[in-house]
Amino acid sequence: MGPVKKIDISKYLVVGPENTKGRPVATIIKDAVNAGFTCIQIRSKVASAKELIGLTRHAAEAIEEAGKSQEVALLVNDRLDIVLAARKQGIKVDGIHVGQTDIPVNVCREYLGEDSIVGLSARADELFEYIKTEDVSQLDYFGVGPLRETQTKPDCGLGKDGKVITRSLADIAKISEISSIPVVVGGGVKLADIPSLAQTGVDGFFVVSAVTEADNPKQEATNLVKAWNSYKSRKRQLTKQLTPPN
Ligand code: TZP
Ligand code: MG
Repeated sequence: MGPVKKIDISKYLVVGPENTKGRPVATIIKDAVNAGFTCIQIRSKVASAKELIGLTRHAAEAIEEAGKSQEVALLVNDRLDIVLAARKQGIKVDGIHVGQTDIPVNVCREYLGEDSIVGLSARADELFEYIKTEDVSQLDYFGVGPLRETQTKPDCGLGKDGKVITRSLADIAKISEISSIPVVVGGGVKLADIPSLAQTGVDGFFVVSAVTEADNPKQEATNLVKAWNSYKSRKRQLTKQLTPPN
């Protein structure tokens, strides 16, 4: 089985063992996928290579058991070596997400091939100019954030002056308008943010703690999915209502 072709980053979970309050990563992933999350990223700054390959295997199995291997994308954060090693073991991994100081996008593309997904965290400073001018020919989507400062990744949005730059909803609307590739927004995103985030026109949201630290991850994932989808379907209905009859 090859990688998923179409990428749906609208409901995107990032997770590693340091985020789950001791619960198995695979269980949280299973809950999120069954609740309707469309993209899963394995991200750990503490796991060994061996553990990361194991986590990736369990994630792929959880997605497969949910019958969603062809619709839910599985990505690994930063570690091109893990993606390659996992694939070598027959694990279905769809791609990688890298940051500005990680392995260059063109190297990821070269090793993973055209069909794989390569996502990049957008730069924090002078973001509008960057989004407008960056060569995105090798890229599938931008990760943008944070909406607000987050303990999960305290350095997210760190500008040159050492201060965290958060993104307003107006910024996010503008970024999604000027970007030629899909944009997913995260960093401090909670359920209450979903309606206003969806209204910016952005392509998706990503969360860690909203799901991974919830008392009931499945319920919280379901709430997030419903909130996002209900806005999207309302928008479509509204578009229809506004179309004048022939
Ligand atoms: N990348 C940018 S912010 C972030 C990552 C992985 C963490 C977001 O975590 P949370 O718990 O959803 O604020
Ligand atoms: Mg990184």
